[in-house]
Amino acid sequence: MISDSYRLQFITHHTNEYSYIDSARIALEGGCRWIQLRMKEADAYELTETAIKVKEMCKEYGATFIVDDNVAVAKSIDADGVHLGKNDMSIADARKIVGKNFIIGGTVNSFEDILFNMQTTPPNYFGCGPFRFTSTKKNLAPVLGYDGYKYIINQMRMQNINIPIVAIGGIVKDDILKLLEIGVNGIALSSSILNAKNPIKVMEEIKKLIYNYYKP
Ligand code: TZP
Ligand code: MG
Repeated sequence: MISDSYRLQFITHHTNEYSYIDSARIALEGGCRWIQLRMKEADAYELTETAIKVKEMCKEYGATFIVDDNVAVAKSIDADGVHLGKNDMSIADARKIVGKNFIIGGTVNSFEDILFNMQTTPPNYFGCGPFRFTSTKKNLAPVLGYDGYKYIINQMRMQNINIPIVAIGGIVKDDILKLLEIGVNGIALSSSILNAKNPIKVMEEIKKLIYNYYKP
């Protein structure tokens, strides 16, 4: 079972103001305890260099550290886990390489994707989206909106699929309660934090919102 910190996941990004490392630090300062290092333009060398630094920061804060896409880098720097998209290494192959205690997240965009995962090797959590349009990710799948999540969660309940669903894609603070009420288990976000006037404060507020929902 993965720790409760999966309920609020920060996806690193860079802006005019912040580097990838700055973005991770902001999230940690704001209380987020799950960082996914996502650096789409980086080669393995740059990814490794940055991953070592962000891993150290996560250790200081007691946060879970996940590397996006790259199983070899995630394993070589001893991250806590790796997040795999539909075009990355299969979860079955990754599991053979990283062993049973490594966290593997898998991207899904539909209930069909979830069924496919359940019939092969399921991940520890599903990153499911996009909730709405976002410019953070290129080649975005069709947006799900609230109704998309309602449908997926309904289907999962009917078929007794109990893997946590983490919503992602264009999520802002005001969306979160409704997503949790629909039955989403966690929230992943990036730009709504980094574009905020006071990103640390917004992260703190979002953290309160999510964890108070589960432990009022
Ligand atoms: N996958 C689907 S949307 C997305 C990823 C990695 C980006 C999430 O970032 P934002 O800025 O919260 O939309
Ligand atoms: Mg990927």
